Amino acid sequence: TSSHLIPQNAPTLAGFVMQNTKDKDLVILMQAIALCCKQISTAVKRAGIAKLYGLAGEQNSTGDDQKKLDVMSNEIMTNALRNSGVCAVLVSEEDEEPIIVPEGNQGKYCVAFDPLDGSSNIDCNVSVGTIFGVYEKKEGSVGTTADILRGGDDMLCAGYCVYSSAVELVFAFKGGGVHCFCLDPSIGEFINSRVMKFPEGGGKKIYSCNEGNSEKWDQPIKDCVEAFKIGEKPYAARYTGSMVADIHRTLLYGGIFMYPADKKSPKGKLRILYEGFPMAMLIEQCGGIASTGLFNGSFQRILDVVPGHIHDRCPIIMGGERDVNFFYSFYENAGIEI
Ligand code: P6P
Repeated sequence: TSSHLIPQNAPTLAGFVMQNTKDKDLVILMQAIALCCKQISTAVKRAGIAKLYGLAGEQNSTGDDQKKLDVMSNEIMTNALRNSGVCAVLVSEEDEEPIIVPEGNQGKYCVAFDPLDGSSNIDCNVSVGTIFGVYEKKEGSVGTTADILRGGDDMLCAGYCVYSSAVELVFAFKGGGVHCFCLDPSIGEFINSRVMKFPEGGGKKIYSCNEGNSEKWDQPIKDCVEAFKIGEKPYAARYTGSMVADIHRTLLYGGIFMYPADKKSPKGKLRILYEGFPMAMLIEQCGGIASTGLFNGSFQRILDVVPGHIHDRCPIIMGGERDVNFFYSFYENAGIEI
């Protein structure tokens, strides 16, 4: 039926990347990533039936217990990207060391990714996702971590795929806006469905953070979160523990997502290269603000951070201007020189 024909004005992901960049290697890369997302989506949907719940009995680079799906998703992505012929350096949340693609099969792209972010939610069927950020290796480089340990503004493009009632791949080029591609499972293609932009005026009043950590936050953060709860129309609290699901909702509905620094974790929990940077690019391209919060007396932009190690962390305060500026005001009120 006509619904299976790809609408003329809604290109596939490959068509969109080609139309906007004429970069065939980037088309190949995004096709490889899209294929991984389709495979991971299928595995996630089958987890219950195929007994893919539960632990794999190993731990990942950050000491998290690896789930069977974590291991499977990581193998899907590292194999596909290594064999794509367009990648030089791969950094995965699941691997302590980076993967340097052998010269004969190398290409120009360096990809940092979290193959299955939020996987602690798998066994209870809460949405999870894949996050990726793409750099072009430096001229003449044979492919080393120096090609990927760079400021976030060097990132060429970034995105995530959310595995939920719909499978949606959200993608942004630096300076090119944020575009959503919905998987049509009947033809196995990601079809351009919408441009994403923060709702005018900030959208729904939603705050998203793990308040279980609030005792360890600094006072202005505590005061800000308390302020969300008061007044005629207080903010709604929404937190799934799955960054992709929480950011997808924030981009579509509005609000603020926070994983701040705290006394126990001065750099917060989330990782720069495959959580902070990709989401910061998307939030900024949707017209929002992505900050690590107060750093050396001023508010630091996440994309200005330069990671020293591939698994470095950074605090995260990101969302629409209305809510992030409200958050900032609690530092000004605390007399902290901004
Ligand atoms: P907490 C999932 O483990 C994750 O990396 C992100 O997806 C999520 O936002 C965060 O950690 C949840 O952490 O400490 O609230 O369970």
